[in-house]
Amino acid sequence: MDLEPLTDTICAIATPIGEAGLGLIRLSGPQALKTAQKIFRHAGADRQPKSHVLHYGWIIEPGTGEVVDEVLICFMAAPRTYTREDVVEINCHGGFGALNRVLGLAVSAGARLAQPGEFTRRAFLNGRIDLSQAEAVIETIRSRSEQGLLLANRHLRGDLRRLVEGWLEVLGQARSHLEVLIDFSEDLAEEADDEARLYETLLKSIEEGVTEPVQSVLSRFEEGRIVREGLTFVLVGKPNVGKSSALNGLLGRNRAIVAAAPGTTRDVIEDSFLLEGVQVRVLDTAGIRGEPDAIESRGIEMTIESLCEADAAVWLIDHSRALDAEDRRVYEAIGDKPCLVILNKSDLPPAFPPESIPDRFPGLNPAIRLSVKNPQDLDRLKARLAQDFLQNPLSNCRSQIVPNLRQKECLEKAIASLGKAGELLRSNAYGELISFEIENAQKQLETILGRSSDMELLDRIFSQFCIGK
Ligand SMILES: Nc1nc2c(ncn2[C@@H]2O[C@H](COP(=O)(O)OP(=O)(O)O)[C@@H](O)[C@H]2O)c(=O)[nH]1
Ligand SMILES: [Mg+2]
Repeated sequence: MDLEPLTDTICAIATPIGEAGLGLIRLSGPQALKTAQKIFRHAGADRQPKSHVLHYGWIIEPGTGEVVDEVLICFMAAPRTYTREDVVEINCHGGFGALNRVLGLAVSAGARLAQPGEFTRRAFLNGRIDLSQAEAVIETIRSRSEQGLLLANRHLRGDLRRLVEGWLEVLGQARSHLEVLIDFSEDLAEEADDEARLYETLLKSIEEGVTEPVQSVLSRFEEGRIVREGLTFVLVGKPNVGKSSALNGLLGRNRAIVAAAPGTTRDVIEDSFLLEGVQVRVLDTAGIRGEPDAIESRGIEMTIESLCEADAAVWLIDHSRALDAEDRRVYEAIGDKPCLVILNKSDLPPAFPPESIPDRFPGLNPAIRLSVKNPQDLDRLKARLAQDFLQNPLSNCRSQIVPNLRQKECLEKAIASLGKAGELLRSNAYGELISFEIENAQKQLETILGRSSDMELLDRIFSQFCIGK
């Protein structure tokens, strides 16, 4: 998308298309009010509408005066608006007919159809939000869980922006100290001494003021990903141990076929539920066993693929049957994946002592014994999953800033440049070289806020938006 001059007025339907009680059309730009006035007839006196107040009336076809829809309209004068431009929002009836007609009238009255994300892009270009806040808008629209929303809200408030601005401040100061040294170094007799002292101070202020806090933000990326995007568990185990029963139990409905005959589940079945406000995806797989038929063995391959994709495995063992070589195959397939072991079918007599699990299969956390057919046990299972896999991400992300993938990459590059700057400072290198590395780090941090004029980056981010946002 080319950068349009911000002199035109854009319009779009801001709500999803479909049958609905209400729908919203939004206009933004210097002509927003004028455009709207051409197609709106106020129910009261037709005076200059007050800003940030709802007005009742009708959208009319200007040529014929025909009433198109009964609406509430809100005019918001710049700069206290989403885009910092004049904005008009028209609350029409929902449904494609009304919305499309009103939109068409707005276009004939002089507005241009907005491109995806263009309202938010204007908010960014007009300096109301930085790029990390624009990304938070997408995240808010997309968030499917309460926890993901909380995380997005923190970015929307500009918490990351404030942190990054603080780091930029430290780096800016470091560079201006270096500049002074570069400019005057030839005049100073005690140059070497001064330089050593300055380098020491700079090293300390960069490490404590930037490198360490950046590293701490980076360390939360993985946890943030879980809170944002959710967690994927894969149910694994031999055939007939109760994997499909566990899936149905966790979801609270019959999603997979449960059968007494082994080898029933041949595909990977997936579905999700909310656990502590986080979206949890569960994959149910074909059981892993020694001599499967052809279809089933493709299923087993898929099981192994799902293991790679998942964040953690839930390994079900039928506690009423003795452990055998097939259990060993499952153990090997799980490898290093974080894993919770369940000794299922606790309603039946146990075939082996639970303590033998860590001896036979070293490196696993203690198993829990339960029956996936028992609702109370399912609650225990959920509590255990939450404790093992969500407790840390949730408590850390509740109070901290968590970067997204793009921000993480910028932070990593900034850290790499600061690492080089640190080495140069320690080896008393030329000020210019150090300043160059610090500048690289500054550029990366500025990219997080969108201060670099990288159009491709802006296009990539704003193209993820829907129309009307
Ligand atoms: N007694 C008992 N039977 C169970 C339990 N969980 C599953 N089953 C039974 O074990 C058989 C296989 O279950 P299924 O969920 O299809 O296992 P999968 O092959 O691992 O998916 C079915 O007959 C289930 O009813 C349990 O906790 N106790
Ligand atoms: Mg099954």
